[in-house]
Amino acid sequence: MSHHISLTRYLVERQREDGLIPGNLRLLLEVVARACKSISHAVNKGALGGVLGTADTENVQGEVQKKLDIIANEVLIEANEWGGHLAGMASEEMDTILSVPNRYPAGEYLLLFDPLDGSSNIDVNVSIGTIFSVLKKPEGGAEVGEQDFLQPGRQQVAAGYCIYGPQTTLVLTVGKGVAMFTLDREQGSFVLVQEHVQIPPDTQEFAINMSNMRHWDAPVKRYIDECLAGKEGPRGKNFNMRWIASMVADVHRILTRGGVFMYPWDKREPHKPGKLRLMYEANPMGWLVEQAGGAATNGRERILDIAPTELHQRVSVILGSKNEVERVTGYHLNA
Ligand code: P6P
Repeated sequence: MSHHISLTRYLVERQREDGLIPGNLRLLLEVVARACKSISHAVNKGALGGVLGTADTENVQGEVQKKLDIIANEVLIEANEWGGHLAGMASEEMDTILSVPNRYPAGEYLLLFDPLDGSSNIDVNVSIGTIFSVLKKPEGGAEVGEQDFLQPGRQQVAAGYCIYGPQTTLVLTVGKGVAMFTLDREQGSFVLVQEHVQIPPDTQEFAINMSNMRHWDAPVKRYIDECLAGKEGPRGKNFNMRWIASMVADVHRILTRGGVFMYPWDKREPHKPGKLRLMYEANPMGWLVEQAGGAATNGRERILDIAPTELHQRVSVILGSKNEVERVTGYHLNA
């Protein structure tokens, strides 16, 4: 690997060598990266920037919005609306899709994002992040509509996240493995720090919100009970637990050292298939994990094969080290 090449050079080389990144997709990814740099700057200011705390509004999920949720959403919209690479955008923070304003040319891509995931951690200075997914607008049809966004995750042409932690790191796939770029604040650019990221197929570390244990379905309870039984139990090894309550941070740890992340369906709101959103959380994270040799299911089927019916639909998520995900999925299918 050429040491520490810039994101721009990496994308140009992928475009030239693999033909994987047409010009407008490269432009889109560079614009998203620049937007993430601006969001990182706002996040890093914290109280000094007057950006902590809540706005007096709720999003489509009925969640109270943090000031930074709204700032991040606006940064991504303003950065992407004029470039001519997008037909439209969808965000966790917006009820419906946003088509490119008529004063700008419309492009062939659809950008979906959770502008600031894990925002319950903002005020306590714990890592948060931006998650994004890129689809192609289906051929035909003049004006972009919500239906154009409702494509299974396997149709993504790019996906990634930017984690705002001790480092600001952009993690990206365009379908040829996963690469990581850390923001060099002196240069003001993202620099390649790792490519061909691989998740170990086995692990001794699980991530789940244990306070929900009494609400879990039997297969999840069985899996976690076996992990907790440790060396003396059926797994014959001890497990460690992590739960950061920022999907971006938990997934980054799993991409870096393996593990299994679970936010399964539970009995608290039985009509909801899960807490996390399919289109702009589970799909991009699921593709990244698969591109790094891991697996991502909803307990019964591959997340990327789920045919979406609603823009903000939720899904049960089990992702990470392949052998662990297959075990949990097997417990569901054989329950
Ligand atoms: P809980 C953050 O709000 C989020 O959407 C994910 O980033 C995170 O994994 C999960 O919810 C945390 O949920 O119920 O543990 O607070």
